[in-house]
Amino acid sequence: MSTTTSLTETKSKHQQLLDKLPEHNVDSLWTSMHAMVTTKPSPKADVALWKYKELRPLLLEAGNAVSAEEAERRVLMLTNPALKPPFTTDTVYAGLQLINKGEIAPAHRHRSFALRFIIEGSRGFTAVEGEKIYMSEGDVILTPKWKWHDHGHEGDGPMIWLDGLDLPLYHCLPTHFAEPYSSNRYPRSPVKDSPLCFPWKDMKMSLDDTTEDWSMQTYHHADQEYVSGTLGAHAERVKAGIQSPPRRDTCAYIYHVQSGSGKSEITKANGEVKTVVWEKSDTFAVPAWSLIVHTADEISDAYFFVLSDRPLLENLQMYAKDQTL
Ligand code: GTQ
Repeated sequence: MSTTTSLTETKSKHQQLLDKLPEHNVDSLWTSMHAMVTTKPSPKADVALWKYKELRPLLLEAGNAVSAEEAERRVLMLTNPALKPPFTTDTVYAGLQLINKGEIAPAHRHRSFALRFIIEGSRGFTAVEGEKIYMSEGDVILTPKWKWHDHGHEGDGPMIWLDGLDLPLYHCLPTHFAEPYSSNRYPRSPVKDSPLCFPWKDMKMSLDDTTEDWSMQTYHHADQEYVSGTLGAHAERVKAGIQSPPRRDTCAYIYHVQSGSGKSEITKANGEVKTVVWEKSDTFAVPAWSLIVHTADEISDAYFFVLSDRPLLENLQMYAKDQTL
């Protein structure tokens, strides 16, 4: 027997076996082992940028096409180009929500955790389980899981914010429940200093309270380390004309530019390098295990509001950072 014949026979014996497996609901690990058990994190999400200049007109158009009440939540979801909604990254979702004067985004509650970062407008409000919280630019407002919440707007002009939710998790953990309230509004009264609201001026003050070129501060809810057990939020400042120190960890990040302009060099886990050029109110996604370096333009310091899966990863003991940097 020639070598060629024996190879063909071996191959076909192998193929014959593989062909028989699906009807028994089994698969060969040996043909997919390397793709499945990787030597480093292999997020499915790609680096992606959403320009506010492009999305704002579309959001305003949505404001004419559908009412907030009809829509329940009038949101443009930021969909990662490598994935489908609700994946902005593999683990964190973000969307741009619009509410116009006098509109109601009706009360509901869900097991997912949500927070908002206010991009523009004032006299809009989120009511959380009886607390009516007015929102201004730069504020972060939490709606912890299973709390009744609705949104409204008593000011002029559009009220637009970035929503952050842990929605992608419910694709592998099917534990999500949602419920509409029996009427549009849950009974509420206005509150001044809610522990669910974090004004930008306080965050900015603590970011500026350093001589370092780059600083970061985490948002904490009450006496907890993070704002929730799944979704985390922090803010960063990069001094004008300066590069942030290179960082890489297992978190997925969604960066939102609070102010300033510049660029970020993002080296993905697979070695591919992407450069994102950003300005005020842009948002960009950074997949897990990317090397991140931001450079702020010379004209002013840059400030970011950032969503991440850091609490989730820590709770699951899956957080790791590149110690070689
Ligand atoms: O405001 O409750 O962007 O339930 C997606 C799902 C916002 C909200 C979103 C939601 C909400």
